Amino acid sequence: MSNRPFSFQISETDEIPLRCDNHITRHLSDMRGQFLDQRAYDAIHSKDDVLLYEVYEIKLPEVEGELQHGISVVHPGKVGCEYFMTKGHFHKVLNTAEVYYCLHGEGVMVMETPEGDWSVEEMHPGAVVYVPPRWGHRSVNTNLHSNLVMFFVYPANAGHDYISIEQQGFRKLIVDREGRYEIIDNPNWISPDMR
Ligand code: S6P
Ligand code: ZN
Repeated sequence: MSNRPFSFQISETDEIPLRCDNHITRHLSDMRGQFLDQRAYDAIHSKDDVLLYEVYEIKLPEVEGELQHGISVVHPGKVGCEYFMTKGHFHKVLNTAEVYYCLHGEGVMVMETPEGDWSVEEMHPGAVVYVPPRWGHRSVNTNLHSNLVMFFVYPANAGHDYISIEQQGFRKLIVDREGRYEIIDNPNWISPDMR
């Protein structure tokens, strides 16, 4: 069954949207094996299963024609020298694009194709990133003092493939070097010809 038209308000701060009926939370334990520095991961995790990021959505039918949309909030922090980030995924329907609009904070969108092509785009308030069809994507908060808040929209039948990223990782990692972010090679990345 389809929705009636609706509208809602989001502000360019890190406030929670007023209309939301699906709140997803991801903690450190959801990201086991994704951060490079396993010792740093274990040290933080042994004290607290820290909340890394949250997604606020309005429930919509996951069918062709609908556009899923909402707000993602990546909290500030690091595991070792790597910033807090999302798990990252390909869309299950690989040939599906997505648009992100940054409302608050600073960060980058790390993107990669199944063939290993990669791209990193900066996010700051007002920045739009177009994630083309076939590109896996992960948001990284590069500001250690504020949330990274973004509005996203994508076809609601896209689905999510998390397994590929869990197994092969992203080709590039985003690390803090003396207060600035740096893009480095992921030594654990499994290249397409080795999969
Ligand atoms: C969904 C869209 C976002 C992410 C969110 C969390 O296609 O890209 O809503 O779900 O940024 O990331 P992840 O990788 O845990 O789904
Ligand atoms: Zn997505």
